[in-house]
Amino acid sequence: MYFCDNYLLAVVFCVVTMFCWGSWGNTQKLAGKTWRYELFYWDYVIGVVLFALASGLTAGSCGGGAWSFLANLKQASAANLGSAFLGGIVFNAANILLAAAISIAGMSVAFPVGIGLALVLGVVVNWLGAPKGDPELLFGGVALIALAILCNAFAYRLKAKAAGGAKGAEEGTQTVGKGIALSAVCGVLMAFFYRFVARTMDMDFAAAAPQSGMMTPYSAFFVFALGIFASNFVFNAVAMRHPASGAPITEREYFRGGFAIHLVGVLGGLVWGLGNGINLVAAGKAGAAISYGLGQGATLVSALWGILVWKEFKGAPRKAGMLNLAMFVLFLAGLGAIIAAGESKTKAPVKVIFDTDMITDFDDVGALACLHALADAGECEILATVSCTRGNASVGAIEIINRYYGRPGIPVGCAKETGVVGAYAGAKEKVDPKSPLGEKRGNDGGHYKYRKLLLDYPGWFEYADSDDAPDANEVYRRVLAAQPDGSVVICSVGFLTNLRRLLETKPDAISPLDGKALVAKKVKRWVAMACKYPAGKEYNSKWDPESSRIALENWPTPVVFTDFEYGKDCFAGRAVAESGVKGSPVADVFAGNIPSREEIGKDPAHWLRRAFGMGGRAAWDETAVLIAVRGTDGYFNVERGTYRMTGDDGSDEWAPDAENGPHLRVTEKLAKAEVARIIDELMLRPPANVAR
Ligand SMILES: [Ca+2]
Repeated sequence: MYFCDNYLLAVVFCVVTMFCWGSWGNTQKLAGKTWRYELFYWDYVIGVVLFALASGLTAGSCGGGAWSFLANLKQASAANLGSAFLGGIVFNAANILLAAAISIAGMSVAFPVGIGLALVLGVVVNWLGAPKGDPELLFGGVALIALAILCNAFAYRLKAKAAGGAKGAEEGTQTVGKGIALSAVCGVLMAFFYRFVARTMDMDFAAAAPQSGMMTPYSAFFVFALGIFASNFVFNAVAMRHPASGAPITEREYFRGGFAIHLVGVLGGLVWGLGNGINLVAAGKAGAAISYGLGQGATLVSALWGILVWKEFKGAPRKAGMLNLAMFVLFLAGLGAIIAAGESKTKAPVKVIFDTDMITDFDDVGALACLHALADAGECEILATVSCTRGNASVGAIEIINRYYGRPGIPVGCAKETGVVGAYAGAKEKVDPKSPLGEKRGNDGGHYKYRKLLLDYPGWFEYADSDDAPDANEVYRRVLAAQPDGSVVICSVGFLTNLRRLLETKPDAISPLDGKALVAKKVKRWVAMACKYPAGKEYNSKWDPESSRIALENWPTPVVFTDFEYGKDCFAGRAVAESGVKGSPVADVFAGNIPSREEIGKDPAHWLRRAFGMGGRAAWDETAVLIAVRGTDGYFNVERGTYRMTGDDGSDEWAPDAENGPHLRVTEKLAKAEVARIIDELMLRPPANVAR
């Protein structure tokens, strides 16, 4: 399946969509000189179906595999097929009314009134469903578009009055009423069709296969087109027997038309289909604002055709021209405001504090790499990176990765006094940073990778001994106090030591609030990689059990867990290990610690197979970053309940409570291999900034 992967090309595609959607009406005008719109509309619908089929069999099938047109259609679920088909029916009802309105009132009235109203309704309905975006800008924009529609309608009335002088004013007024009414009903229907189609499509084109039962844009478009075609036997038959203007006609008339006149109608359908097809494959890459704005701009393109080329307002009073000019200005301003409203809120990067152990395992490195890649993409802002262990090289390792991604200034901190100390979770002694590196073996071998990183990247860090770093409490409090209320996401991928310590802080010079109140005020959500489902011991929660208990019992905001069960067979990082990238601490750590395919293959029953799948290392920590920045929608299912520590030995249990549980735990929705592939892709992205 072809899809657009290039931003500039995607924007160009959206411009083409605008012209296609704004120009197909010309074919109706062209045919309309000798040919009724109802007859034109049959050919138009045939054109749409032909385009959908042809694009599916060509662009929609190239590359083969699960994304190709026919294979995808075969596995589509009945619910999705039905929904896309229904979308076609609703669209056709709207579009045939639009064609009727064009035949009476012209392109320069039918489009602004009909499609403009659809735009206004769409915004209002979406807002009621899920209020998103700046309401003042959004509804200011809606008001401007509504004014634009009124200007256009008044201009149309002035024109009809001027023309109706000879025919009689009453007939003129009636026609105006009919033209406006048809456009308005069209607008109402047009506002609803897209949701039926949108929910059937999997737009994550980079995945190996669409989600089971979901359709590609090509298949969805084809089924949608079939819905248009089938419903036309009802809608257009009614339109022909009860025409909006003129005498009733029969199907026989259609076959009296010449080849050329049919061709014009088919061309209209092809033009509309082209606009729709490339909009579907380009919208994701161009971004919602661009594709939406340019798509709606089609309305103005149509109006321009109507006024400038078809001279639909010829002979109208000067005032009508002024009103139409006002329509253009108001419409553009309204559209701009609606787009700005969406941009201003929905695209704000997620503010993240990252809390990691960096002591033995290295999914922490992958997680921090993902976080930086997401920050490069503008999806998040990294407020601080702190270590929940002390007396080791953890802070230096964090600093090296921050610097690799061009962000050496991110505040770092470290746990003090309590929790895990030294080279591994059960160690009692701190690591002397001046002692020789030694060999990679035994329990200490886990920390070898981080000590080696500090030797390999000298000058990239300030704290060879994490105990020299600032207190994580101070970092947390300073960062939280400076942020807007309810805005910070904490992502913890290590022990819960720092979270407990933060909750226990007292009011100080940084903030008059104690730790719990500060968290309640500033933190939106805590995403934790911790705990064992349904019960048992998990590394992050078991090694400082008292801190785990205090943090879990007292945390005042929503918490989302990605637990041992989720990450244990979600393997990522082999792609990074085998990438051969030089000078990357991330690639170095993965290459140095993921066993080769051969080693794993030789030893299928051993723990290597369970700890390291062929895809790499269990991606516990990376999934936490994904959830912190992108949320759970689309990737994960969630269950509600409570994770609590049982006893003092580090055991926990999950108590399900679908109604009132304060915690969420994620389970598989998108296949884990696909989640791992998204993680791999993020880890493989080269840094956007180099400030070393
Ligand atoms: Ca970790």
